[in-house]
Amino acid sequence: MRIYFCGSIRGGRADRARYERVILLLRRYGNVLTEHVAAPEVTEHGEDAAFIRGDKFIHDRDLAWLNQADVVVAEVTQPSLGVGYELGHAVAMKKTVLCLFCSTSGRVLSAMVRGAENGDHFLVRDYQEEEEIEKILEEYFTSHFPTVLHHSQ
Ligand code: 6IA
Repeated sequence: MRIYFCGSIRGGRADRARYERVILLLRRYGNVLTEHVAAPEVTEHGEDAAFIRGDKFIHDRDLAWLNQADVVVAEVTQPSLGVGYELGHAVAMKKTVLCLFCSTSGRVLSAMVRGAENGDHFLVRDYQEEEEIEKILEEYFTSHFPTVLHHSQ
């Protein structure tokens, strides 16, 4: 199971620790292709890495990984152009997508993400506390990918 996780980088790193937690949970269900999204050394400025590798390299590599993914999980509380772009591509690629949104954040999720919800391949799950994410993921993977081995069991 290849999991593509999306989270804000240049959109702002306020939720980085939360991404780390989600990625840890996602590892129960498969191989997370994009663990760098939670890396503390990746900052919203991050010109160093961009300078070495180049934005085109990052873009092309990420789209190749997205194409290989079996499922896309996005933490969408912190608005990010990159995450929105990835979600648009994921829909065009007919990927199975789960978005996680913290409803107590004081933010209102973009209509282009909330409105993409179709009750099947594209789901948005709201949570109030980070502790709820574990259960949301468990229910999601059990219902959408019943054959996936849970490493935690
Ligand atoms: O617009 P954003 O930067 O917030 O977009 C974040 C999303 O785009 C994430 O879900 C990533 O998958 C992808 N992304 C954006 N920047 C990078 C990146 N940069 N490396 C890998 N994926 C990225 C390397 C560090 C950079 C700050 C120089």
